[in-house]
Amino acid sequence: DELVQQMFDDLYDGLKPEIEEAVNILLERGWEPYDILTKALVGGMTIVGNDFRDGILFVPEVLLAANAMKGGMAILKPLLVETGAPKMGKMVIGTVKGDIHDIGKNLVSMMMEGAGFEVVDLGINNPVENYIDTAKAEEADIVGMSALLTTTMPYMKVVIDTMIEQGIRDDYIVLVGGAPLNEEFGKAIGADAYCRDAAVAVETAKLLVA
Ligand code: B1M
Repeated sequence: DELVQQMFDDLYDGLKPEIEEAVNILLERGWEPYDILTKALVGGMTIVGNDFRDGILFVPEVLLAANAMKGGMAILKPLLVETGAPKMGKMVIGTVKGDIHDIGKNLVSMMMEGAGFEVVDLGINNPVENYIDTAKAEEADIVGMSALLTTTMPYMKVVIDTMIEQGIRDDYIVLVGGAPLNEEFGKAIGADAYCRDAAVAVETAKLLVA
């Protein structure tokens, strides 16, 4: 699709208004919001991520790309978060301490809300207390953690270990996700499940809450 190719370029160049316009055009053409999200926005961000890794793009450019992506996500959010779905349960989610990546977490939040879960979003850079205090106060069913850095993903174990120390580990379903994680890591730190993407997070949450 020509417009999707154009969106890849515009996301790469951090052009938020262009991305917003293109999202609206795809919607008018009858695209499903989820397809726009995964095929156009996440697809474009993958290209940005590769060039970031390879030293072709730098933090300021990637920030602009992230900002453009968020503009597109904001349009899709109300469409993905349909109201009236029966409430499935409540999830507290946040990016772990030391980590400020939030696009993936925001996507998971959106999809969970769309599936009928209530979501309390803690934002980024969360110390263990944020997860535990909020999970208790909100009487959450699920604690979700996101990490995008190999240096911050071990912090997920700190949160789970603290839950064990406090004798509350089994009161919650603990789901973890983020690009550097895998199934094995999820098992090793004692999470209930590792979720490869937002769709898997929704499926897993539905399965484990039931
Ligand atoms: Co950063 N960054 N970054 N970055 N960044 C990565 C992660 C990196 C892989 C890039 C690279 O080198 N290829 C690399 C990490 C290397 C490593 O640890 N091995 C990296 C680095 C090094 C850094 C800095 C250290 C760079 C620097 O300063 N020198 C720095 C760290 C800042 C910090 O956190 N302390 C940094 C900064 C940034 C920006 C601020 C510029 C920006 C973030 C903006 C923002 O989020 N608001 C940024 C971005 C955008 C990226 C990349 C390019 C894209 C991440 C993203 O949004 N992907 C990323 C490259 C990459 O991942 N390929 C990179 C799209 C998103 C939809 O996918 O987040 O994977 P993702 O989420 C998915 C799944 O993982 C899963 O579902 C989501 C949807 O399907 N999921 C969950 C995620 N969380 C979940 C939680 C769940 C369940 C599923 O809970 C239940």
